[in-house]
Amino acid sequence: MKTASIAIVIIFLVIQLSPAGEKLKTSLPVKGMHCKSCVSMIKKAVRKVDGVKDVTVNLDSGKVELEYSTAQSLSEAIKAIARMGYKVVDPDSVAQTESKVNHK
Ligand SMILES: [Cu+2]
Repeated sequence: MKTASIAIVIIFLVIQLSPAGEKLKTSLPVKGMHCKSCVSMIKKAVRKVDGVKDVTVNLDSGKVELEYSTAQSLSEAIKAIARMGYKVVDPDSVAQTESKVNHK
């Protein structure tokens, strides 16, 4: 019983602390994605970014669709993708890198 109440309090706090439910969407052209591993690596990395609500990677169109809550989370997501060696084509981004992906 006690554990259950604590769990409820924690859930309540988490909801309270979440950013004000703002949902922004963008589609980032990303160069260098060439296989399913690229897709899953990018998804995995971007999902870890604070404030990112959802990520969809479209290999055919070379786009990463993002749902996020703040500009900060967008720039962190772009950095996370760039860090893996993909080139994020975003004129507003400073996190551009050359595509040099070499995974197995
Ligand atoms: Cu790949």
